[in-house]
Amino acid sequence: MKVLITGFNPFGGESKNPAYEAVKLLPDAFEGIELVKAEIPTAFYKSIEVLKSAVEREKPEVVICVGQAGGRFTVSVERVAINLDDARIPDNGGNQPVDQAIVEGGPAAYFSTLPIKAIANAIRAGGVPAAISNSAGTYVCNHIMYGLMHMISTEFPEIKGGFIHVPFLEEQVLDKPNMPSMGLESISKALGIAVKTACEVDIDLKQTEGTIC
Ligand code: PCA
Repeated sequence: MKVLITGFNPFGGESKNPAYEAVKLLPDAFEGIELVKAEIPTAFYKSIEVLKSAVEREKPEVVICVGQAGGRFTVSVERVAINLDDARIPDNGGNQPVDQAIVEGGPAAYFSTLPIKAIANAIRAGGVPAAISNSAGTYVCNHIMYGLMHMISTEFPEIKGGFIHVPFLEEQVLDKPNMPSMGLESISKALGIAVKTACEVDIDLKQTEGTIC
């Protein structure tokens, strides 16, 4: 199977983005899977263009986009993307959309078509903390997840796709008291497990991972 996995470039004053750092560490091929990696700019609009050309060029069967979620304790498998940009800080291109639809007239939200619970379970079984997240935020990660799911829904219905957020690296929190972090090897291991599980599992686990607000 062919999998496209993407990671964002650094943003918000950080010199590294754990997403792409961890993606880079993954092997190009393992267990019958061909893995294509791409770095995506942390920029509204442009990120979807770069992703779309990679999808058209590579014709993957699975697409997993990965981003940094500073402040999260676990690898977070995102369940849903909403049709809204509301940027707290400008992106790397200076864009700061507020309350703008990503696709004018598009559905309010799209669900991931990855087996999210099987992925979270498999990552935990591999010894790395993981959970389902019910919000990818309103910044570039939600933007690209919505863009990916819209692309899949309208043009590539055979592709399975979704998004995973990862915590800061240890080196990123040295100057941030009380901020959670995770080692690069653990993040990369988790992403490798996510890729394998996405290829192997067609029907997701029916077990609760819900939250009470
Ligand atoms: N994280 C940001 C955008 C790029 C990234 O790695 C986010 O969560 O929206």
